[in-house]
Amino acid sequence: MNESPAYVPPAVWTWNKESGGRFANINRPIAGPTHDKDLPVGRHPLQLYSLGTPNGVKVTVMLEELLALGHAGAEYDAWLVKINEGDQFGSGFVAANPNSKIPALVDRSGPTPVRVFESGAILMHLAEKFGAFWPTDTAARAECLSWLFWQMGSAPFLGGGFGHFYAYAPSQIEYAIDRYAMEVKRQLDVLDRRLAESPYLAGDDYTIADMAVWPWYGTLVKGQLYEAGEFLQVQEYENVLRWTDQIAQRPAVRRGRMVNRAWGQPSSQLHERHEASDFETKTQDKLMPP
Ligand SMILES: N[C@@H](CCC(=O)N[C@@H](CS)C(=O)NCC(=O)O)C(=O)O
Repeated sequence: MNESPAYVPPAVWTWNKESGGRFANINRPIAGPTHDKDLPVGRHPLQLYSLGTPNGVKVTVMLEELLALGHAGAEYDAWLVKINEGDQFGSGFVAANPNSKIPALVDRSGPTPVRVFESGAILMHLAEKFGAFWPTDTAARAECLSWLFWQMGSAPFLGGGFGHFYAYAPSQIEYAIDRYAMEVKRQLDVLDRRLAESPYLAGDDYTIADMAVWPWYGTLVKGQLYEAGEFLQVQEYENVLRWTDQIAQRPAVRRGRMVNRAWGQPSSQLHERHEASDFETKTQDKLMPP
């Protein structure tokens, strides 16, 4: 084992030093705003404040899917929230999401703006509002919700557990990496067995459950998350790979992945999305040619 010398916790934990590791600068033990800043508001019914991480992509994929189905009421403005710079602690953002995490949605289609935070709640709000991407049949609806909430409970072990200790922590702790690698491989096996018996997570149809799970586990199984493909031997999960590739081909998914993305190929980054035509004219390669 390669842990650092034994740490004996004091009687009372105090916040007296930076914890180290990536993102340490935005971690703090208190909630609430750090500064006054209103959120911008565009002209569409739905205002999204987000970033193109897996949690953000769930929602932009859903919105693009709804628009592809012809739901004009799903038109949206997507604003970029730079979490590395602390935008999530601005007063306007905290009013939209007291938990200070992307994504946050403000639905302005009615007389009073409605805030929705937590990606799963946003997906359900949109599915219910438009009557799309979740089954009407009771048994299939239950299956859809089960996998949706499976994602909400499981992904923190992947991101906050495995990803943190494998890729972001200031030192690599064998115990922590072992614990979370085991859990993530177990989760991949859960998905693989389900997708061996069913084309999509909830059954025959693509639903918000797939939209929630795909950005995390689809990216992982393609070796694109935490550079952990070889370590976790992701190629073993053949059914997850089949499902991942199938979803990746959907035009709405291709568009949704680009929205609020602020890294990678400039042509894949659409920092803000206000019109459908922005995909053709406002990607970073067009805004900032070399
Ligand atoms: N359970 C939340 C998780 C959201 C979340 O963790 N968002 C991250 C980015 S992927 C974030 O905003 N982090 C900023 C912070 O922790 O200060 C959801 O599903 O919406």
